[in-house]
Amino acid sequence: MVGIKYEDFLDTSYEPVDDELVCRFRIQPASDMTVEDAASRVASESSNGTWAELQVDGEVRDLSATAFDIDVEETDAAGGDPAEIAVAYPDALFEPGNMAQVLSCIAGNIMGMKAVDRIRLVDCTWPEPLATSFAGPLFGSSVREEFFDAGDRPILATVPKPKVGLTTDQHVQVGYDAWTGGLDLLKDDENLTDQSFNPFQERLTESFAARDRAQEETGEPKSYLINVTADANTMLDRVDDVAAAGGEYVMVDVITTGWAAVQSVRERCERHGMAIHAHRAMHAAFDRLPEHGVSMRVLAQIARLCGVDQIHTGTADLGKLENEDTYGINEWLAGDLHGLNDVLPTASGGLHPGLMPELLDRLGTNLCIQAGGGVHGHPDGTHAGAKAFRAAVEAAAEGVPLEERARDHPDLETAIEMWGTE
Ligand code: CAP
Ligand code: MG
Repeated sequence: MVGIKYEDFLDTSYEPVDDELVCRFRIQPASDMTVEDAASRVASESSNGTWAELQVDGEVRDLSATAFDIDVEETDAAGGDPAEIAVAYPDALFEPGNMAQVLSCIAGNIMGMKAVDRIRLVDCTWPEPLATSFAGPLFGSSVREEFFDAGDRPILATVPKPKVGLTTDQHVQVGYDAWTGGLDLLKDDENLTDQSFNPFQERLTESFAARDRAQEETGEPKSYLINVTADANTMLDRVDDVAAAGGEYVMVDVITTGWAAVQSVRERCERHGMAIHAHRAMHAAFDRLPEHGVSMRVLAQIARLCGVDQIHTGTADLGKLENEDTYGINEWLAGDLHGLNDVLPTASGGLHPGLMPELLDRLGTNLCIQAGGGVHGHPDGTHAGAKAFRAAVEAAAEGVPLEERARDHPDLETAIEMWGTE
């Protein structure tokens, strides 16, 4: 028998082995703690230690995490100096393919432990055995060619506004106007699922009928990101319904519904060859305070492992919402992850045609761009707004100045007069 104490989880010169999950945390130790004390408690609580010294057989130690690589930031803030620390977790600690279990370890009790005044999970390095135990995206950014043949331009989506309250007929009409105006995707708002003013089944049937008409009229592929978010059983039924209606995608609000449910949807979508568009409402509850919670970078990593094909990652500071590190996240989503597919980033939130050159300049063209108010708020309505949005994105992708393109695109000219180019 051997005692396991908090101090046993610290080894400042530790070198992690290949199959360990390495998590980087930023911690603010409690006022009565050194950084080392707090770091070993974080490693302990997130693996197999607790506050009391435990007498157990020696082998249990193989599942202990190790805190290492402690980088103290000098500060005159109250309490101990904040620090960036790394924690290495042995592979056997985790159930393969179970994101809920992984998060209960690495972002669980430690988020509220008294040893730290603040703790943020900043980044993870996912080892091959754990990463490949997850499905990853079925398509990733290949949706741009597979579904749309979009060439060098980003794919374009719009969300009807007002967010909720449009009847099914009104909602479908908005979709039809947007598709025929040149947009690729109609997207439900996150607040719309199956309410009495716009029931899911009716919206599903009528929207795909309108989609088919729009495809025929424009000669372009069109699709619909219908929001299936609900409890897991209901979502799986809705995925089947969307497949039966001829859909290519579902939209899931991944944080509010939870990662376990996202994994179930991913499995069901594979049966139908369908993609997942991930909305991320509530992410800011985890990532907005820079010293605490879970970074958007880690949330995006989790989303990729769980298998979404597109996810909102912000607008690189254009538009109406606070964003954290859109560039870094998008770069990570495009990079190698032990052979898992990439994820197509979606830029959304306060976008309008005048911002397109700057947006593409910042984020490139391997992108989905979503504009709600920036389409439906056009003085001449949704159809004109969609035409202006498409013309602006094409001009930006071709490197043609907006003012020049606006000369033979009056809807774009009106949009620029309305919202400007900043
Ligand atoms: C955008 C939006 C999206 C947010 C999501 C909205 O509408 O539909 O949900 O952009 O944020 O409800 O605000 P507008 P993020 O185009 O009218 O702004 O992409 O940052 O997750
Ligand atoms: Mg929305």
